[in-house]
Amino acid sequence: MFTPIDETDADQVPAKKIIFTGLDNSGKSSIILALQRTLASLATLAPTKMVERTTFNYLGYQISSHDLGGQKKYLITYLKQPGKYFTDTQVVIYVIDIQEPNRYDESVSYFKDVLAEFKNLDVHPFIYVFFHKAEKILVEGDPESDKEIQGSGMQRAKALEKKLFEINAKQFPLEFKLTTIFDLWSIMAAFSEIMLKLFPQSVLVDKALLEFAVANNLDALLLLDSNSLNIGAYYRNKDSQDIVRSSTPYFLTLLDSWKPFKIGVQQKQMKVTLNDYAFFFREIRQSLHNSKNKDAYLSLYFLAMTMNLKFDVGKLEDFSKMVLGIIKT
Ligand SMILES: Nc1nc2c(ncn2[C@@H]2O[C@H](COP(=O)(O)OP(=O)(O)OP(=O)(O)O)[C@@H](O)[C@H]2O)c(=O)[nH]1
Ligand SMILES: [Mg+2]
Repeated sequence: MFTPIDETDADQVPAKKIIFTGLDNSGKSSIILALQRTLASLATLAPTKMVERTTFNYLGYQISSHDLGGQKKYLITYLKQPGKYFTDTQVVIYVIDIQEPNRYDESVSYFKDVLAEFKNLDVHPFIYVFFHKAEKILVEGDPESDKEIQGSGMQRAKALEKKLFEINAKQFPLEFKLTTIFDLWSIMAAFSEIMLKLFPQSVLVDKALLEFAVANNLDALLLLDSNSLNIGAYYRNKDSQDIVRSSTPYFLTLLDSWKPFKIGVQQKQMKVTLNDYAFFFREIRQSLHNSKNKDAYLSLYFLAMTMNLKFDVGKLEDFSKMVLGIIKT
């Protein structure tokens, strides 16, 4: 649900530009669709022709995502006219299909070319390499692979990581993530981390979440934006983190499924109990004063998990005012 926003709105601050690049068929467009949770379109996804742009909103900031089609002829075009495709980039998400070892060299080679062009342009983005299609590692417990492929997925990822790390030679901030569309959280979490790099005020939000969660005996407390990206999070321990990790995408999908129905104008609230645990989902809204449309608002969501089944969800209302105060500054 990346909300398209009015690009002609002169009041908007300049967009942050994120490019998705890597070889064809590595999964770039699928990652973007997963972030939008429009997974139904995955079945019909065609190779991307040149560049597809999507604009979305994160905490009232414009983010402009550029999906660079990965077919050979396009890669040549980008490298020939780097000024046109690479300037003003804050973040590069470089996607590699981890299940395709016989294309690793080709991908490493393009990675090297891309970095060289950024250096020539004197542009210094954060670079995130997504080792994508990593469901064998993340979901299936990383079994040793069959004969054609050497070693476990994790071993191959580590070897690739080393190569890319050496090519980068500390020129750009570089990080590695394992992702798969079969674990939506892996994509949400990686992307949230990227957003938090761009908007560091969230460190304060984390602190506020921790204090509130401890005071109210919560096992986990998450603040998400309307694209389901984490703005901040508190977990009591690894168990609570794992439970939240596997269930949050389903709550969000459930909320999405209500979108076509008019269920009143009031802020959305949901309570789900599962054995000893209760989950509270609560929308909070902040009006967007910088917008032409006076009724425009920014929606954020709290997700609280607790064994205190009588938790007073109304308390999140006051707390949200404080959090919104932090985000606004
Ligand atoms: N197994 C697996 N397949 C995936 C995953 N993500 C995407 N795919 C599949 O990989 C294929 C290519 O995905 P795309 O998203 O179109 O790849 P792309 O990088 O955008 O390709 P170009 O537009 O040609 O550059 C599709 O058949 C997807 O369904 C994943 O996490 N695991
Ligand atoms: Mg594509």
